[in-house]
Amino acid sequence: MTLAAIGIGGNIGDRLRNLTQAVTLLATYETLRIVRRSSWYETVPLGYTAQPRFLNGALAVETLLSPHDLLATLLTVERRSGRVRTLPNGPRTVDLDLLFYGDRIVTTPDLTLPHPGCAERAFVLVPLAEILPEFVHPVLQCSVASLLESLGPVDDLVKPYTPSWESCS
Ligand code: PH2
Ligand code: MG
Ligand code: MG
Repeated sequence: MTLAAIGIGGNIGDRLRNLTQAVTLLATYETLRIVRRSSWYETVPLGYTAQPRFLNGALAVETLLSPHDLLATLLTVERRSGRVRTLPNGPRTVDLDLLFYGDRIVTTPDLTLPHPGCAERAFVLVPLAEILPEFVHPVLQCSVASLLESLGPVDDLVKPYTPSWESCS
């Protein structure tokens, strides 16, 4: 079994519903087990900034799938959750990123592990530090908690999300 970390985010439509449905769908796969899930955070868009705020979270899964097969599963769940790919870094219903797969380092055209940029992104590190603070970045050899600490204050970028009445139906 390998412990893998997954980042999840989305900024289109009913974000909470879309992301919750994606997690529920992922949980139906018998090839993996979700062992931890973070709470949700509302985050300022990074990169292309003229888009709505994201909800972001993180999951820890245990799996016997290879990194590529786990990635394929994540892409299938994205597709089954209604994701349509438009602009790179643009708005999305559900984005599932493979952040870490144990301590594996992978550099292939379709998969890079650890996920590029995960060590600098508050919207990745805040939820990840909630569930796997001691996890060590296999290239930088720093824990998730220490990577987050080195970002300095992130409260303006990442806020705990409290659902409003709008998301009730
Ligand atoms: N994902 C991106 C680009 N920018 N910004 C935030 N706040 N959250 C994201 O999940 C995100 C982003 C590309 O996947
Ligand atoms: Mg992403
Ligand atoms: Mg992605």
